[in-house]
Amino acid sequence: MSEIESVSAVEILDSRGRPTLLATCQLADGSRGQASVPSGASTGAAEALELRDGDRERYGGLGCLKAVDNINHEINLALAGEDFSDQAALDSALIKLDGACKKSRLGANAILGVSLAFCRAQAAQGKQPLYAHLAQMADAHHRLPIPMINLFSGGAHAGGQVAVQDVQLVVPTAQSMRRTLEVTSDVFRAAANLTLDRYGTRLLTADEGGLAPPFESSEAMLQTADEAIEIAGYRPGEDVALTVDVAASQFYADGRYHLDGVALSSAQMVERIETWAWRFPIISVEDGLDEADWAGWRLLYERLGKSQMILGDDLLCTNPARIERAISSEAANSLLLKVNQIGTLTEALAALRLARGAGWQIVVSARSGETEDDWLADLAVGWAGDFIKVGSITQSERLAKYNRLLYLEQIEGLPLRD
Ligand code: 2PG
Ligand code: MG
Repeated sequence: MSEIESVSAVEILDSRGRPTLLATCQLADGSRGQASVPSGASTGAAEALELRDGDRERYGGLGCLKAVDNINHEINLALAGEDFSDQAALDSALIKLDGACKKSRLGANAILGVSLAFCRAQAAQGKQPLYAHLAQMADAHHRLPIPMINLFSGGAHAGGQVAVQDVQLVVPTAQSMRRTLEVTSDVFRAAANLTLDRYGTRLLTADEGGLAPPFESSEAMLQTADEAIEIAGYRPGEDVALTVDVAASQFYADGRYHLDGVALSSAQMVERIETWAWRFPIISVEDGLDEADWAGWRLLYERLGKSQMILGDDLLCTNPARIERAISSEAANSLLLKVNQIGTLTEALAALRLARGAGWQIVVSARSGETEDDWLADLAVGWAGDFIKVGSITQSERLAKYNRLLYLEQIEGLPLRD
């Protein structure tokens, strides 16, 4: 049992310089946990609500003082002195207290902050590393996930110079996290030099630290990634593969996909993705279609579901009801798991279990707005995610997670997933 003495929060800044919150959970026995909450840019319509102040005088309305205040007062008042047997008990108390659809009353950012801080406090109470505590909670056999590492960005994560949001690298044959990062770094440097030659720029302006040169099209972005792999001395598809986050909801309007100057129907968009999958060493397509285009998703799954990960982010929003629909209608075969889309660890775990039960692959993902907090690495390890998606290798809020994985591999001796 874990009796809560207090919960509290302060407003801090994320990697985009926008406010978020850091929550603390103090247990009566002296154990303590802290966690900070990430934030997305290309968010799904079905996500839980991130409470922002809306006060234009501070951070353009993006302040989090209301959410902080909710933790310091209402949530603290409700939880202080209460004893919770486990994470599920705490999370259900939070959900009940909020009482609103999408956690819009207290804010999913406030609720997740407390959920995570309690998790860390319980790990401290049990004198366990966070990943081990999470593994126990999920009844999972912990292991290191394979990283999907951001190389190029467009869409909402960069200047919108091309429609597709992210092209990422996977090193399928690497035997270790260390080797994965070495290979990725080689390809990243080759890509930086290539884009410098070709576009006269190597601006690292994308939100997740990826390169964002002024590509003339999304194909050019994929093509350049393919070339960079070869220039770095690796075999595309064998040594290094690509994954793509199309983030198609971002360029879908009036029933058309507005892709780099052309307007495509849903079926044409599927054809376009098939062409990419045929031309480039892609193993996973995330959000290839709009979040409401279920027929398009089914078609994509029918065409590519045997050979590719058809990965749902905005489509699923880590929401068990949406995952259920995707399973029964054969619209996807992989889940992008982002705990702040749903708002508590317990609900995120339910989403993961549902997807696993259907034989899906799990990609544990960061958000484009992150902090130096590294709990996501432990979550991906403890819940035995197949992959982890954290962004590039050039910014500290991303490296905090990669460095934690390196630590777990080298100091704690955890193996990489095969
Ligand atoms: C995504 C994420 C992470 P955001 O779309 O998968 O890359 O972006 O946090 O902006 O939703
Ligand atoms: Mg996405």
